[in-house]
Amino acid sequence: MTGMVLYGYFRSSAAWRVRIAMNLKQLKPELDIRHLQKNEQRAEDYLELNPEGLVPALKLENGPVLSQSLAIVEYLDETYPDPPLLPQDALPRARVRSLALAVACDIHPLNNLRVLLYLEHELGVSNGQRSDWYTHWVHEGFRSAETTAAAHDGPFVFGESVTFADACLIPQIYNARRFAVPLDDFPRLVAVHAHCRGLPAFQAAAPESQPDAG
Ligand SMILES: N[C@@H](CCC(=O)N[C@@H](CS)C(=O)NCC(=O)O)C(=O)O
Repeated sequence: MTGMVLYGYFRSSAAWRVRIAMNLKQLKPELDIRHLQKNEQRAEDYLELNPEGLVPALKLENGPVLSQSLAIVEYLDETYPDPPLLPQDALPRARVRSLALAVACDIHPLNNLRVLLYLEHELGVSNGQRSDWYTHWVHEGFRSAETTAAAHDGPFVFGESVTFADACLIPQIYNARRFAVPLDDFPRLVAVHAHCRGLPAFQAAAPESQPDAG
């Protein structure tokens, strides 16, 4: 154990990004489960730690709490640099961040639980419309990610080394499959997903490997 506490939920793709990074760096946090279907991410005790009311959050050994998965992963990469999850040079670093942000900022927020619930309960959209919405935003984002990934050879999005981009992409592809989004137009992303899902750090981070999976 590291003395760190990771607040998450087995199906949270944002928490999954952090689990991947922590596994790659062999960091073993204590897990504190916030059941999203029971709205536990908005319980008073959690809001005191993370007023955003979203998972993940990471409580550090000495007490401070970090929110936002990419900020957490960057923090971990800076404080536990082995293995590095960003390339050394500024240009490839920016490119990796760019793809990670495209997933985390341009796809994921549009398909997050609270957005889907708002569409359904406040705007009264049908299941079919909700599913069209989900597919539309995944396809929009994956088109450019596929072009980027196809420009590299190797098992990971950016070639031979695992990066932030893989930690963001793999959960997003899993979610797309869960919501029956067709992925035929994204063969390179699907191949990277298949490779990463076979790696121990990714397997151990997957929803089905979590204690709250059920
Ligand atoms: N940008 C945030 C997103 C966090 C987020 O949206 N988490 C989702 C789970 S993947 C959540 O807590 N959803 C609860 C809700 O929508 O009420 C991050 O990267 O950490």
